[in-house]
Amino acid sequence: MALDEAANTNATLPTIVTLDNMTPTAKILAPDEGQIIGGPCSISFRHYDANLKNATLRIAAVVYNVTDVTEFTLDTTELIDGNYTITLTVIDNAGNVVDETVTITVDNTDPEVSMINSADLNGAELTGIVVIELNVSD
Ligand SMILES: [Ca+2]
Ligand SMILES: [Ca+2]
Repeated sequence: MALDEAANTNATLPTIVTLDNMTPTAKILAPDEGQIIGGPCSISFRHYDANLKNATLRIAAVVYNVTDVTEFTLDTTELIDGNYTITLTVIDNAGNVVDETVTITVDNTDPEVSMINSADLNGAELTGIVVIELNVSD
């Protein structure tokens, strides 16, 4: 070991390592599990880690960076009606990962209403109690 006049060694200083065995926290506050949504959908969430690397939302195979925000508006009119899983993934600098998911149903199609017995009623003079049968599909 080489010593100079000040008795300093030229040994390498120890590298400072941050130990982080704590998994990040992630919570989707809205929408609710199973909620049926049309139009703009406000997704609200919280995430935390002391050594946060990043946070993402994944919806229909599209990944959005939400590291610095707690709310994200999804335009569901760009999606085909159906079920979608919203996944909030939070990663810290030590590689600890947590996933939080909520499944929603996107529905931007108006229900269809048709009158089943309209032929019977067509042009009829209606008096008293008339039963009108409707077929509603959605
Ligand atoms: Ca951590
Ligand atoms: Ca509908």
